[in-house]
Amino acid sequence: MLKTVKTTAYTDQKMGTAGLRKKSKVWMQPNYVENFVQSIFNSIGGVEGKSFIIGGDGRFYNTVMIQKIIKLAAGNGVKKLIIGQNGLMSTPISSRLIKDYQTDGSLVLTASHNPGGENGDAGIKYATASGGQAPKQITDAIYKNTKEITEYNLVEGNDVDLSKLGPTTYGNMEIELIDTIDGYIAMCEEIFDFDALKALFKKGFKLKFDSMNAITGPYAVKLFEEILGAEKGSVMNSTPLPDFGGLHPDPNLKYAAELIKIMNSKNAPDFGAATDGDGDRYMILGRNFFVTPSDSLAIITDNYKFIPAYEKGIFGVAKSAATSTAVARVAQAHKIGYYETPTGWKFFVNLMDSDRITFCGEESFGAGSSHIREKDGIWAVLFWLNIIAKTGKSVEEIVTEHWQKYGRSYYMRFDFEEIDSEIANKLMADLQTKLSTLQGQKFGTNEVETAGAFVYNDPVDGSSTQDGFLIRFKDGSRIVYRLSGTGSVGATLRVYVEKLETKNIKEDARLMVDELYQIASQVAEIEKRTGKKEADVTT
Ligand code: VG1
Ligand code: CO
Repeated sequence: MLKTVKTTAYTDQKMGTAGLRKKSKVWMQPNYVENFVQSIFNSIGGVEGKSFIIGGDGRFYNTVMIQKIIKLAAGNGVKKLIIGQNGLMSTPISSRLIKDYQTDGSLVLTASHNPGGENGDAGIKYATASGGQAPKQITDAIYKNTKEITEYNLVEGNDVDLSKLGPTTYGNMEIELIDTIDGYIAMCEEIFDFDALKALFKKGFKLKFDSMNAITGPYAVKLFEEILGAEKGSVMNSTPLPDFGGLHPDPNLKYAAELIKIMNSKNAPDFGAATDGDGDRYMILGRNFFVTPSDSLAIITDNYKFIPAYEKGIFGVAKSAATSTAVARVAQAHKIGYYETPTGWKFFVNLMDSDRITFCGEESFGAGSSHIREKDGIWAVLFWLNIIAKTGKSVEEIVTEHWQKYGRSYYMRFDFEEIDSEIANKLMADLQTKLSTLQGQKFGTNEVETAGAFVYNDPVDGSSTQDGFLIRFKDGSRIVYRLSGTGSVGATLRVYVEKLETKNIKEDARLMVDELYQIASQVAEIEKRTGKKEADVTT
């Protein structure tokens, strides 16, 4: 039964860096999901006759949201939905499926690396036919619609059984429930040298892969243990759970504590890795050794020749401004294109579509290539394993040799979380004023070369975006400040510091960046304004 339902608009449905992310309880308010999804449909010229990919990372409220989306899609004349079995689907595979099925986009139900459960977060990432998340022009239009919406359309009916593979219908709408694991693995096999990887594990190479009770578990068990021959049990926390088993599914030094402990123990495996809630982030570890995501992007780019899909050459590489400049030096050495973008994967999409770049990455544990239009955690892990299989070197050797060749960008990020939004906005506004006076100023022996807003002019569509502030020093050091666009409570201030060193490449990172960090804190008056002596998370 087709029905039009009257509704009242919410005013807080503004998408951030990657979709709309809120507390689960916010999503559970009456009409909250309906309003948002109907607003997406309204803002893209309606969805009559269109098709979409639907799935999520398995967190609390995912399947409820999927049933609502099915009803809304049918009510708006959608022709077909392709849905992951049991509602499960990683963000990277959703991007691929948009292309494979030539759909008009996807809705992926995830709050990414944020915790899940009734008291955790939920979210929706909306991607277009490009395979990448909607650009700002579209998210702005959606936000406007969410503030004006008065009604939505749905077809009432029984919930769809999400466990049953194959075609079905809901009203006049077609639905296909698919298993996304084999398709994802087939994609990886087109890119990497699976024979070399099998040979590596056959020689006894030991891997520990932490799925953090999130989406990559079933993909990783099949790929690493069943197909590539890693020992049984190599994948830990491999069952996606609605609350991630209480874990914060963010693959970093703080939240992947169990894996870190294993990798630092006496009988540590050769290689450790973890991925986040929706499978787009990753972390790489060697024995008692952590690889920063900025270094990882540089090393991936430097070693493209070892990977069958890229051995003939790559177009170029891009990184977010907050990411260290390690990859810039690699791009220069290889004489390939190099771009610096605002934070968020959507800015890489135009660069990939126009063959300007093949690889891209962010300091926030994201890397990927033009095989899809999202970051891809398992892809990055396979890339590293492939380098190891071809070179026979350990993670530590690969990274140390890289530093010897290119110098080392000591790099750290400091997050100050749950700051009152007004305080955070004032801090940023005053900081901007202060930065305009900083040029030429000396801090110890360090002199400021430039300071101000980071502005990106998209070479493809001509759009201009400002994202945070950047201070550059004469010696190449950098400080970046920005407010997070993914938090669900208050504001998060991120401070990123980088210092290039060509001689002392084996020092402690925290010590090496300390002076810069002190400058960054003083300039922004962080303690005075936020009352925080220390960052809440340091990576
Ligand atoms: C953060 C990261 C950013 C990343 C985004 C989405 O955004 O800094 O690099 O692209 O999360 O990641 P912000 O605005 O909070 O700094 V995911 O794994 O949520 O898709
Ligand atoms: Co994610």
